[in-house]
Amino acid sequence: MCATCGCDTDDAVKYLMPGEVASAHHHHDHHHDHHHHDHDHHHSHDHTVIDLERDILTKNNLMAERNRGYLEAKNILTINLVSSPGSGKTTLLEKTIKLLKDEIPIMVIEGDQQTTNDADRINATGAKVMQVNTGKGCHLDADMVQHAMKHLQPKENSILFIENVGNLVCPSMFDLGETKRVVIMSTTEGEDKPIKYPTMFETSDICVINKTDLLPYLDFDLEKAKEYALRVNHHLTFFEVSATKESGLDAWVAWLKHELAHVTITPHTH
Ligand SMILES: Nc1nc2c(ncn2[C@@H]2O[C@H](COP(=O)(O)OP(=O)(O)OP(=O)(O)O)[C@@H](O)[C@H]2O)c(=O)[nH]1
Ligand SMILES: [Mg+2]
Repeated sequence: MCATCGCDTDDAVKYLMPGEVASAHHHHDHHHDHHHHDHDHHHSHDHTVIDLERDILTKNNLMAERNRGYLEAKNILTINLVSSPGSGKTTLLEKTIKLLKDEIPIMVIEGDQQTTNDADRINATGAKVMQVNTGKGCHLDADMVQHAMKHLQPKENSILFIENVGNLVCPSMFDLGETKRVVIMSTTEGEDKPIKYPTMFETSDICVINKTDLLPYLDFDLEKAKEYALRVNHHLTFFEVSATKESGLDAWVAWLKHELAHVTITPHTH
């Protein structure tokens, strides 16, 4: 996983407000334990890659446990949105916020390697948002989420959406303390993603199939996609939507409201 995939660098994580340009003062304002471990790895070679992975994930799980306690105590429904780049995470968020914002306080943590593009889009909806730029990192971790939450100060009985970095691999390993993990799969990606990237589907609670408006133009086999997803995780619940055409969103929004009524959080570890 990440120790071997290129995100084991000392590149600093940056926390930005919408439209804010990354500048030097954000550099090294927040160190992550795994960076220190990586440092050890490069210089001492004390750890094998496996030990390093175990250390990173153990530390992350402890931090996720702290997030869970805080979020559960305040009844904050926390949704970790994961998918390949471009599946429609931000579009689904924009439309969901539009439908719910008059009823429920909503805040968003946006994860991308670079830019505040997604935070700017969320900001335009009126929801409070913080962008986390992970630099070379390919996932959000529980520590980043805690840091962003301290800034956002989510209210009791609210929804906190976390848009993870677009990547079907690494974010699956990192429990953020979220209530539910929602994997988005879009019709343009092909129906075999669940069996090619099983960990993401195994650790998710919900599978949103997006871009259904394109079905008439594609070979995508919806039933086969669901069958593949259920093969790796038979607990998955599906929502079929078109975020851009705003179809299928009623069931999704009803589910969010139902979940907000009583937030209980269990770990999302592999
Ligand atoms: N046809 C169609 N296009 C969609 C739909 N949802 C999103 N898109 C388009 O897909 C592209 C990517 O959407 P985003 O919402 O930015 O995707 P994302 O998952 O947030 O992307 P990253 O943050 O880069 O990982 C945009 O051009 C959207 O307009 C949909 O339901 N149907
Ligand atoms: Mg996005």
